[in-house]
Amino acid sequence: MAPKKRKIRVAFKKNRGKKARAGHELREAIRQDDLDQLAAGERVSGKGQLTRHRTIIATEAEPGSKQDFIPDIEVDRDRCLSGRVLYIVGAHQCRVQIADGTVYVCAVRQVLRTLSQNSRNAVVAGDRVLFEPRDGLQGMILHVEPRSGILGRGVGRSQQLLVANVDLAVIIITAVEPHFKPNLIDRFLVSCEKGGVVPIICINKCDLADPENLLPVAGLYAELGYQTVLTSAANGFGIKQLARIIRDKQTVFSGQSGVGKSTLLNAIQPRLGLRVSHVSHDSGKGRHTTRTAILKRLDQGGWVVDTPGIRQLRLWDVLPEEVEGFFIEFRPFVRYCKFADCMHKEEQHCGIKKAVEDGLISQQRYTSYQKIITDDPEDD
Ligand SMILES: Nc1nc2c(ncn2[C@@H]2O[C@H](COP(=O)(O)OP(=O)(O)OP(=O)(O)O)[C@@H](O)[C@H]2O)c(=O)[nH]1
Ligand SMILES: [Mg+2]
Ligand SMILES: [Zn+2]
Repeated sequence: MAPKKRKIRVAFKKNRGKKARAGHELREAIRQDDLDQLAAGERVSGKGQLTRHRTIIATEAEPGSKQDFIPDIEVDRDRCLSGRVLYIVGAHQCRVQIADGTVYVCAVRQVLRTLSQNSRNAVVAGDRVLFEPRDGLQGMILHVEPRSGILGRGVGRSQQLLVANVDLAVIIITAVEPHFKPNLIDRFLVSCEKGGVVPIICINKCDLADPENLLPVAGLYAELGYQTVLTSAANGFGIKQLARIIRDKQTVFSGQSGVGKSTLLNAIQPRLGLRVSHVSHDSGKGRHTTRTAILKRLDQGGWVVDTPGIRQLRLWDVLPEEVEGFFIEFRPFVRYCKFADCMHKEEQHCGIKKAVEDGLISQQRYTSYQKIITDDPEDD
């Protein structure tokens, strides 16, 4: 079936039409560019530049797609360069790298921001984009290629994309309290599954813990079929294995602040130059050393995105009744539930609860499941 075309009404941003401040020529250029495009093809309702809304034709994204709408705006590909977004600067600018390594400072076309549910998601680290080069290594992004492999979460009433176009997500927790939060891993696992990303679980700071204490958790996830690595960025333990896993892949490193994401990446590739905290902030609420998601090319092949630490991961677009499907070990027991719509909470004759009682499903995973279906993000 051909994708549906739809007319959508989009509101101009309030500041639209205001005079740009001096020194913001690029931003002013974007506005001008948008207005040119409007004149060229997009249908403007009412009073041209003065209207607060306009109607544009967009293709409705396929169900389950990572984007809301793909605007039907002709982009002259011959005039554009294609590149990969390294990171976002401020609200409307980003650094884009092209194949030969040159980095451009790009602005993002207003219409792309208007069209995404959350304007911060218009362009994210990892995106493949087409941009029109301007003088002095500047450019304007006109098109974002369809995304695959995303990691996102719910913030307020919308989704915040953390990164796009990744194959793997290395979920990092530490071997030491209080970072050791299995529930966060379970949320990541669901989010990865939803976003089409393969999760890898990494337990870092193994130099600070007795490895024996880690075996139950590492064993649990390994038994469920998730690849699990134990590392220490301090003494090099497990670093080669981690490097091998991410070779030639597009990977995101994610986890709470202070777990050692940037330190691990610097250990995998010295001179990567990622800023790390000098003090070990083990409270779990430590300051965020990495402020924005940054994409880096690895000498050994592949790319990695270092991300700012997150304290909680609220799942986005996951219905409570879908959650059991993401807990792979639940699957064989669901058929023993008496009620087809059993949520495995207070219901009688529940196959899942019986399996937990019998030790066939871990109590910790069941507790996680309960927290996820009640949308309790456990901010601590
Ligand atoms: N003992 C020990 N300390 C580590 C290890 N890995 C990282 N650290 C220390 O943990 C602290 C935090 O490391 P970062 O790499 O900045 O942590 P991060 O996860 O990037 O944190 P954010 O950027 O804030 O999200 C630093 O003081 C590191 O030296 C490790 O394996 N063992
Ligand atoms: Mg960091
Ligand atoms: Zn049940």
